[in-house]
Amino acid sequence: MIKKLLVATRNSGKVSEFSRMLSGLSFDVVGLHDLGIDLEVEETGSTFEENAVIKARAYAEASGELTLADDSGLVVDALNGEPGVLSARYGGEGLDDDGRVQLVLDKMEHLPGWERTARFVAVLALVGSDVPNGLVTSEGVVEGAICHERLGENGFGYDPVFWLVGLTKTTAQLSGEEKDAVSHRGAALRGLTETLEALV
Ligand code: ITT
Repeated sequence: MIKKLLVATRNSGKVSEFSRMLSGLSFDVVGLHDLGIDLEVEETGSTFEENAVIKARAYAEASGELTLADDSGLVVDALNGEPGVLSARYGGEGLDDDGRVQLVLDKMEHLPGWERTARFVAVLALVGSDVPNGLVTSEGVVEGAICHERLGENGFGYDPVFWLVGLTKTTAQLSGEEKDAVSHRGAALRGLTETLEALV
């Protein structure tokens, strides 16, 4: 029987990235919706790692399945690390992805290029009874800068303003596969490949 892997996220952008990246492994990848889990988990941690572990443990307990959770976000140097762990909620509940992007652009409006450095960070937590010590985490980072205007239609969240200096494109101008090859989430998942392969 193929082993189930629950990708425990409500973010549809993350769901498509994980489905694509995990397609090479022999798991039956399922989402929260597939298992009928509507549990809301409060992200009370102050670091990406704490929140990834909180989510993975809670959804593993609720599902009884091998569970992968992601906590990620945008860290902007000129904003003292904001939006950081608050990336999904930056500016309050009333804003959508586009509103949060606008808030970042407004706060950085007068900053020159060299003061616009930023990074995307993702921490993945894998929880399950047959995972070594019950829990393995992996972090991935991609360095970039916040551009002055939105460029590109792909991806989600802050992708339209996250400029990859080496590629001279935003992450929203990359195809899915191109983003996976350079992204924080791709790097974090590659860090778990050996652990995942040992489980199938
Ligand atoms: P789950 O907790 O259900 O996984 P979430 O969107 O609330 O979904 P996070 O708390 O980890 O997840 O917040 C991550 C936010 O960081 C996300 O909503 C985006 O705004 C931003 N973000 C993370 N990775 C990103 C990426 O690859 N591209 C653009 N924005 C990203």
